[in-house]
Amino acid sequence: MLFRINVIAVSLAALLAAAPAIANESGCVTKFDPSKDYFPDKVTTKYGAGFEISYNKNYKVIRNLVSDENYILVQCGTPAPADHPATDATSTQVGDWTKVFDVPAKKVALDSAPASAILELLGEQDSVGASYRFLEVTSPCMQKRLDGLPRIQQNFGTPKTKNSRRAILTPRVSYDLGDNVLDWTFTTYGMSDPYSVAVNPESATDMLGKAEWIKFIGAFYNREADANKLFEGIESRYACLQDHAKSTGLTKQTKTVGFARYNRVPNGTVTSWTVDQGQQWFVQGLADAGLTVHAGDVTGYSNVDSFHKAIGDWDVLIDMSTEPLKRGGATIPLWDNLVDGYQFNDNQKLRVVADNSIYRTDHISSVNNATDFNEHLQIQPDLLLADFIRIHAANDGTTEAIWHRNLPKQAPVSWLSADSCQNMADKVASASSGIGKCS
Ligand SMILES: *[C@@H]1O[C@H](CO)[C@@H](O)[C@H](O)[C@H]1NC(C)=O
Ligand SMILES: *[C@@H]1O[C@H](CO)[C@@H](O)[C@H](O)[C@H]1NC(C)=O
Ligand SMILES: CC(=O)N[C@H]1CO[C@H](CO)[C@@H](O)[C@@H]1O
Repeated sequence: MLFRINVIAVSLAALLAAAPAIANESGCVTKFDPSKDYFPDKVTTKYGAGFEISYNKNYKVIRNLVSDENYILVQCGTPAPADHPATDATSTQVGDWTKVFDVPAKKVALDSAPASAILELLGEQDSVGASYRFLEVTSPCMQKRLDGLPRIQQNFGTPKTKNSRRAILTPRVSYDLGDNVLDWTFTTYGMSDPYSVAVNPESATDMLGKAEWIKFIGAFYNREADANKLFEGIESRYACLQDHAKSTGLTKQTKTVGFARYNRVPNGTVTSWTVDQGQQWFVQGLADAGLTVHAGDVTGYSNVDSFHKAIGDWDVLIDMSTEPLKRGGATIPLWDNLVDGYQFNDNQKLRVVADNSIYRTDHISSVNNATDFNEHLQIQPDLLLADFIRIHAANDGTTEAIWHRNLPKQAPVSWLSADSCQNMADKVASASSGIGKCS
């Protein structure tokens, strides 16, 4: 159960390793031929991923629509195109940077949890040569790898505007790669530096668009063929699970899901309750499992009875609360925290409590409080749909979901540490969504 996600990664990597040689360049070209197509294997996007890619003979052009950046990926050993100049490293321009890199990647720095998950799916984890000092991942084997590597810093700077007491704030954040020989950093935000690459599956509008970021990273490694194979596997499992939800009648008997949180301040007092909205892809995934998201704007309640009334017709509650720590930081709530925070008691007859249908997406978390919500969940929408189907099909709450921890049933958090990194070969056979024939 706990290792199902890693198992998938292992099995796919094993399958890929056995595939026949594919037409791509795995190293640098020594004799440039301007008439040759250096990228016979190509990827395209079709699901609202948040990036676009196009191919020229010896370079690729990627536009990240989320971070507002352009990446020109030049086949190593061939000339960079003159018509896509890199933005000057000292530029104070905000957004629309153009960054030029040689591919395939050799050594990269990591500051992105979904990029970490994708590198493992592609079997490229050995290319990670450093990580940002505050990056935490859930994957035990990546935790182990990062433990032995340099941690890099960020530099913050605010260019001064002359003759003005109120400087125009153009914050510059860049990674300090130090003496490490690294190609770039996989990160989350568009940054004003020449060597950061934003990876944004969390901003895809569509469930399958999230998985298309496997193609994005694949392009930086000339691994398009393998990225396409991984994506097609996810796409066909997703379609299979959609059919399963239809054929078993789940999409006909819809249930209502709502997102909520209690707001506790560090002195321990709960000051209010909030009904939240789900992200677009989350709502779509729920709909594919026959689950309807509670309609309405984000609403705050200062009276707990009004809050209980608002969630009265929900069948499933997804909890977004955090438990603040007195000296800063936060920890993951357990059932006792929720009972206290939401002031649940037996007299309320709330359906979500009676049906044991309260979940959090932190079932898989690292000992350092990273949750897999930010990592594998962002790029494996097929398995996420399997979670939603399990949640819908359960009459009395399920503890079988991969990422959704059942609170009323007090399902434990799977706390992962580097010590859990082990050979998964014997577990490969069990790699599947575990639902119907969708494996
Ligand atoms: C805790 O903080 C809240 C909000 O800041 C305040 O209203 C309340 O009086 C505080 N309670 C205690 C016991 O200090
Ligand atoms: C993570 O949670 C633990 C307690 O479970 C807490 O001691 C620690 O401060 C938390 N870390 C952060 C960064 O919030
Ligand atoms: C011809 C060629 O370089 N093929 C390579 C394509 O990529 C795979 C996976 O990285 C390599 O194993 C092949 O050798």
